[in-house]
Amino acid sequence: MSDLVRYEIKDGVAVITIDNPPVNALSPPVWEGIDQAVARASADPAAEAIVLIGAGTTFIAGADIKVFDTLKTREDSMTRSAGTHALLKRMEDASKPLVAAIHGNALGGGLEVAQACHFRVATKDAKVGQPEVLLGIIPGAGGTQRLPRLAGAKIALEMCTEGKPVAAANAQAAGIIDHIVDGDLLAGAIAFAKSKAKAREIRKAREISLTDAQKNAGLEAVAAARAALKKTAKGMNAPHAVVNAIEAGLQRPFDEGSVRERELFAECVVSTESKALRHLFFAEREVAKVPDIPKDTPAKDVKRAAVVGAGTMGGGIAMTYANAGIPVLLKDVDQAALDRGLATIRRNYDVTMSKGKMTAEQVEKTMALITPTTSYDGFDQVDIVVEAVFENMDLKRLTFAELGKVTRPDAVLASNSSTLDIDEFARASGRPRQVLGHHFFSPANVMKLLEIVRGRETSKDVIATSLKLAKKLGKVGVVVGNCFGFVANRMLAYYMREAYLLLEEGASVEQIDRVLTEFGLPVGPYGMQDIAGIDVGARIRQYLKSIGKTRAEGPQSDIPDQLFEMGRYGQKTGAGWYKYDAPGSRNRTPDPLIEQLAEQAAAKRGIRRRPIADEEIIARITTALANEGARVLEEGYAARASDIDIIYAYGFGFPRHRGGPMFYADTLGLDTVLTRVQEYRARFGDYWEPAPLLEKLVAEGRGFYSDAAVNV
Ligand code: T1G
Repeated sequence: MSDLVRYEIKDGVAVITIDNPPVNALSPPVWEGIDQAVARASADPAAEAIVLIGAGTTFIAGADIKVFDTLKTREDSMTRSAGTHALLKRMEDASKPLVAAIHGNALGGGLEVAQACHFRVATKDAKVGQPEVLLGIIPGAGGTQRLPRLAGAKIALEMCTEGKPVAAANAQAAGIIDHIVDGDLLAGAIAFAKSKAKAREIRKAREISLTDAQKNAGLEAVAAARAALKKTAKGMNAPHAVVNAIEAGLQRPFDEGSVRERELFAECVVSTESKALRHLFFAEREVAKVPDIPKDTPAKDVKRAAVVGAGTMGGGIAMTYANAGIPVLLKDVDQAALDRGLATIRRNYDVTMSKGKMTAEQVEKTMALITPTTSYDGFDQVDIVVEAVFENMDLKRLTFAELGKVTRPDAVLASNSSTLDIDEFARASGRPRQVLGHHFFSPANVMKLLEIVRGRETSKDVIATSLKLAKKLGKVGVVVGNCFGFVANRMLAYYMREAYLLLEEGASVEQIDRVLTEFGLPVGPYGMQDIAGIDVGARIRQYLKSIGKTRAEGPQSDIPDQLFEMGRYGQKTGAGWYKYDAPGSRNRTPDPLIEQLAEQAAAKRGIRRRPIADEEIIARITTALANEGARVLEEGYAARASDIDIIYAYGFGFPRHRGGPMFYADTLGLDTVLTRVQEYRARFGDYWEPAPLLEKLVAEGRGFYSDAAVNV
């Protein structure tokens, strides 16, 4: 028996323990070990029953995702899955009661292994699920055939198309779990297995036959699932594939339905969608590994916090801390500002409550963690302060100078600035080692991305503390360098430059927004600006002009500043790039004024406006992102290309099934990207400068993700 799968007899029951840290993933040796152990137990006279259990903190969290990269063709997948399905049938045909004992997570293949057991017991805090669609695949080990037989098609469809984990009690109610064990799981599972041996009871999920009524209800659920996916699975294939597999299981015998599952799985696992989603799965875990910050760097626990500035961002940040159970002081200059801030926070929680996501009691308890103040009283007790005052350098310097005086020497001093120089704040604070950026994305209490911006002197333990804190806040913390705009907004400047120029050259605001939402972004650039506020960008441009800079090379459109000067800030003023029913309304209509401004801008630049194809809009914008991303990498402001992909997936909703701007560039081929940069340089001007790293990778026939094309 391999170390990965242990076998022992306990109280007359064969106990098979899977021990493949950290999550007992099903690698080929683990599959083989389980197969051998079950066969051994079936033949072992000392065993009257069999229990399958995970070592460590969990049952089996699924197939080893890394293994899918070895499946180069559908045929590879069909061959491997034939073996897996046969193995699971051998398990299911064990001659003695076979019981899965679940704690922690039984996900994907883990739940499928459990479904091939005759019974399933679990601890009350265990979770089960089929999250495969989140990886662009579908359950490939019989889950789409057994789960509907155990839980009914409706629940199976919900679990498989949403990929969410289900708590043990709900799984028991659905018929997936047979018994919840109080106390020691193994002892409970052994006792349960012995009771089934005594009753000579074995139940094979694959032999459960659904009645015609159940099948018809299931087919109705299939139709409802397909209708729902029209909205929720835009541009994705896997959720539709899993519905097709479950439908096949309702219409055909188990073996034929299994073949259909394997065929659909094979299509998915070699798809770009799945490769992109698997890439992001690991990328999200890589971000916490900062090359020069050892894993054992001391990281403090943040128990008390303070936020300076009760505006939109400061209020959202205070909510983020309160939601994590961390008491937080919220300071502003006067009571009126505080009252406005708290009213916004109250409104946000009321919305959350109206959606049933929080009870009134939970809202009160959470809000009680936020203490409004107009002074620095109590700042000497906090572990971190997040500065979220107006995006004005002088005001921020002053704030950091004050914070350097009123906080403990070991307190972290973080700025929520979206673009300004962290080192300036560090200098002003007198404590540069304690200072860094914590750049939240609006709305701060919702968006998961947190750019952790390290200053020249930021200490390693402050970085480590920030990474630990990000997890506690439920954020994805990405460490970035302190260039103008950090990484997210630095690259966004190039995205917006192209959006503005495309408008002046002949595209419309509506066309550009439509094309990018069809590409998969939640909102186009103009809709995004009307939400964030055109005034925010205008003030940053003003500051840049004062220091002789622009956000991106190349022609600067006048239209954003023209709108700002007209007081058209977007939704909040009732007009911006679109017209709105009223200030604060989201109901928008195109505004002919924008076309007039674009005509004037084109005339001023001496260009003839032309119809612009959708494809050009996507190509120009994604090429600008990839080229600037390459610069960010080679200049060392991001540790690796996958950090940039995570930033765009979590900061701007870049469609996950495209993997992020850098992964997407790889799927096009960097030679294509470089050719486009060169073509645009010839057509539009020298500001289209190919990034040296892009040229280097193309010359070497590589992509951002082939070999070590990363900045370490
Ligand atoms: N394969 C390979 N590595 C995995 C893994 C997996 N399935 N799950 C986790 N890891 C690694 C992860 O990369 C990290 O590595 C470490 O384990 C800790 O993970 C056949 C086809 C279980 C809820 O989708 O959701 O089965 O960074 O940081 O926060 O039909 O891991 O330490 O080097 O996430 O405690 C289906 C994926 C697969 C579950 C635990 N299963 N995993 O969360 O730890 S497809 C999944 C998770 C499949 C079958 C189909 C979470 C977790 P490192 P972590 P965590």
